[in-house]
Amino acid sequence: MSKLFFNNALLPGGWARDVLIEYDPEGWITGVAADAAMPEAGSSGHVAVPGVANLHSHAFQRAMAGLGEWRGNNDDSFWSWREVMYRFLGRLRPQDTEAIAAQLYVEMLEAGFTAVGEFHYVHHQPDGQPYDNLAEMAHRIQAAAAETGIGLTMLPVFYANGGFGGQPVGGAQKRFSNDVERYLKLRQTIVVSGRDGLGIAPHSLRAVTLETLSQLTSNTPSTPIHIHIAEQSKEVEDCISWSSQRPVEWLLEHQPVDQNWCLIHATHMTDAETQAAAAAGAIAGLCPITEANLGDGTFNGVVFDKTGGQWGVGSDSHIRIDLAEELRALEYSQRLRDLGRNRLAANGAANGRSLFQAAAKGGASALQQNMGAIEPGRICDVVSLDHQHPVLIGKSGDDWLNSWIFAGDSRCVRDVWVSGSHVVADGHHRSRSAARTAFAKTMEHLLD
Ligand code: NGQ
Ligand code: ZN
Repeated sequence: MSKLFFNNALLPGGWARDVLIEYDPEGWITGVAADAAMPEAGSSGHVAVPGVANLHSHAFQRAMAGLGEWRGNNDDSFWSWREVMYRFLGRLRPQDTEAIAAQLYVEMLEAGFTAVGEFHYVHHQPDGQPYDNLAEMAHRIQAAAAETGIGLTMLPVFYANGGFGGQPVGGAQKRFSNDVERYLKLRQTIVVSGRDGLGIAPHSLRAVTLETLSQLTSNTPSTPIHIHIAEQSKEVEDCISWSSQRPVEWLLEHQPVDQNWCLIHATHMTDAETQAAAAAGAIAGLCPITEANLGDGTFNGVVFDKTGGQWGVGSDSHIRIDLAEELRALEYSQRLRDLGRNRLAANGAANGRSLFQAAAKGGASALQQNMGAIEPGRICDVVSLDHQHPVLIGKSGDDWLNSWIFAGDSRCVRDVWVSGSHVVADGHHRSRSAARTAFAKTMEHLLD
């Protein structure tokens, strides 16, 4: 049995002092005691909070962060950004996927994310031919997760159409495309163990038909089902032209949406759709920094929250990797729309703590990983904050979370344990420099 001791820790019942956490060799918490005696090894940290899941990632996009910030000749939009992204991935090889993912996962861990939902869709060679190993690219993602120690829920993507109503895929999308049979074969080739998970990810309503979507969701019950939905206004308009319904409205009517479902973005929802999605138990997978960067729009967060909707955060395009900033961007989107403050907290509650706990709980549910709280029976994913960082110094309790999230960033994260394993010490991941060396080689190739 291994032990960690913290002078303060956020437990499900609130802040506690002198907390001793015991965990087994597989990294599962077996006991948590407050007001405990410090073990001989001493304290592992001053302020401990649970690790948070990053529920939505396209790892390869980390390598193009910052490269889409040139204005073109026409109005720039999500769709012109997507063209840049498609061109960028033309040179992406399996070893690049692994190197980028490893660099990205190091950054996520250093930010306090202890697991990732990898929404993985670049399956094939640039001409659309599968690799000899159908799951070559997925295996590279798994290798990167193993190297860095991050928890992984693989979400292999089904992407068979290039637009609503079964349009064919074109160009770069050939790398993503499978029929249902080959998709299920690819998925079977992804073997997961321990805490890790495996879900399914119909890419979007643009990329499937009702028939293929139903085949997938009926073939794989009780696994996470992640789908991009209602991210862009044009997508909503195209969906209405095709079906006379809005995307979320259509999905709720045509699929058995429940707590297994994670609706990525779900930006453009009417109040009725928002309430119906929350009532169905669907988790909203928000990517606030990406949604701002791509000009997606503002999530109907206050209505969703008031209806009891669960949500978590992901970093999607990876334009920035910072947990505090994701939560802050979400809250600020609501403030800017409502011209008010502290939108996603109950009366009298600390806004930073409310955001943090919602994301910890919703992220764990979306990945179906038993994390997100420090209590027996859960995975021992713990983040300890640097209480001597200038924005945290002199503070206590919920003001640590409020200050980290609204005034701080990843530099407030000091140590991170994943499944009890100490992967970040004093702000540095143990394979930070190895990951960076491999990443530099990949960038040389990609930007050559
Ligand atoms: C993606 N990104 O899967 O990477 C998409 C672009 C598409 C976002 N939706 C590709 N943010 O939508 O077809
Ligand atoms: Zn995405």
